Amino acid sequence: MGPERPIKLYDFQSSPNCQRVKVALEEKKIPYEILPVDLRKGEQKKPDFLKLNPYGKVPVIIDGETVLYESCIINEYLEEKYPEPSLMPKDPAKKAKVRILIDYGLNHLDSPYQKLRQELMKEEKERNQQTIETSKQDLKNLLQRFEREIGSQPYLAGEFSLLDAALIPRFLRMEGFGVLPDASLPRLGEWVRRVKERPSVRAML
Ligand SMILES: N[C@@H](CCC(=O)N[C@@H](CS)C(=O)NCC(=O)O)C(=O)O
Repeated sequence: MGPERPIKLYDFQSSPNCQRVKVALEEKKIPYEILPVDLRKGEQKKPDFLKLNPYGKVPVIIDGETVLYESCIINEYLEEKYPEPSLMPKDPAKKAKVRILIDYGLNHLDSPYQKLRQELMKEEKERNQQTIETSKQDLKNLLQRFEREIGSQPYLAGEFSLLDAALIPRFLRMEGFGVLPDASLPRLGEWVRRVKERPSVRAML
């Protein structure tokens, strides 16, 4: 059963952390309404917003009396509270593996990802090409793990899961940064293409 009232999602349109939550809401067909927070104006640091999320970041959801932040934790909550359709394997070991790969894909890739992002945010003439190339190669090396994990499955954990939802926003950024697609990562390239076709992902773009 869905929520009594639509879930409120405090959102910034191009935020990958918000997109991750939108994919889960869309997959589960949970009614939600978007409350835009303009990060460029610093609305996330205003006292009223800090009462919802002391970290001063989006996304935040309000589901009835429940206020939550941290995108991956929000998605785990949605999975438990609104279990159908399921976005997690039932088997505890497989579930743990999904969580390990979410952590890997977000946290272990974070250093080269942020280095590359920072560099590409600079004016073209100020960019350090060496940093760009090294970060791209570091990311490609780290992504080999997913290339192995996906094998011949359609999605990273077999069925579409919170793992795909967690990773796709950042992987789409990496596509924009020129990391993907790559000849050394053919299955991952196919996965990105497949995931982009899902209505839940189209809805968050
Ligand atoms: N670990 C948090 C990260 C949230 C986050 O960094 N949100 C960014 C937008 S993508 C934000 O609100 N940044 C504004 C700021 O830090 O002031 C999550 O997964 O929800």
